[in-house]
Amino acid sequence: MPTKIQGELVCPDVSIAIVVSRFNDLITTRLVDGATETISRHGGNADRIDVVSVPGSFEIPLAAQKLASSGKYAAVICVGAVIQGSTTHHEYINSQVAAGIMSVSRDTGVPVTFGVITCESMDQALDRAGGKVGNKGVEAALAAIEMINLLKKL
Ligand code: INI
Repeated sequence: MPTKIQGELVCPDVSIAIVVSRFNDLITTRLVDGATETISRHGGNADRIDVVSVPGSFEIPLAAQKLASSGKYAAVICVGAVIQGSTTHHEYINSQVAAGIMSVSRDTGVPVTFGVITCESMDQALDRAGGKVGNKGVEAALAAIEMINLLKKL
């Protein structure tokens, strides 16, 4: 029988940081709410959540790096919303944010999760911020909890 190893979805009493972009804050505040509520509902300590805001999604990786390397946080949850405009500006932001978040996680060994919505319209963003397609902040918080627990086992 293979040995199955996975992280539980029970949040230990640890400090967790959420990095949020203020750009499209109608969306991103909902993502923060989803993430914090998820941590609490899964047993985490809401008093140990720090919410750090940055101007736009492009700035998320740098703040995440500082937080993840501080040794204070068991995980860093990144939330933002990049909505396609009439230029290719969003493509540059998206590629850098996704790659930046991944390299922070790999470099520090701290789970840094990706709750950044990348979509074509405000309606699509609302759908993914607590609307009919769920909430990316919830997803990113669940991934953080699971990874915190998984890393302890590996
Ligand atoms: N930042 C976002 O988080 N979402 C966007 O949709 C967006 N658009 O479309 O421009 C955006 N731009 C700002 C960017 O993240 C930086 O803050 C800015 O370029 C300064 O570095």
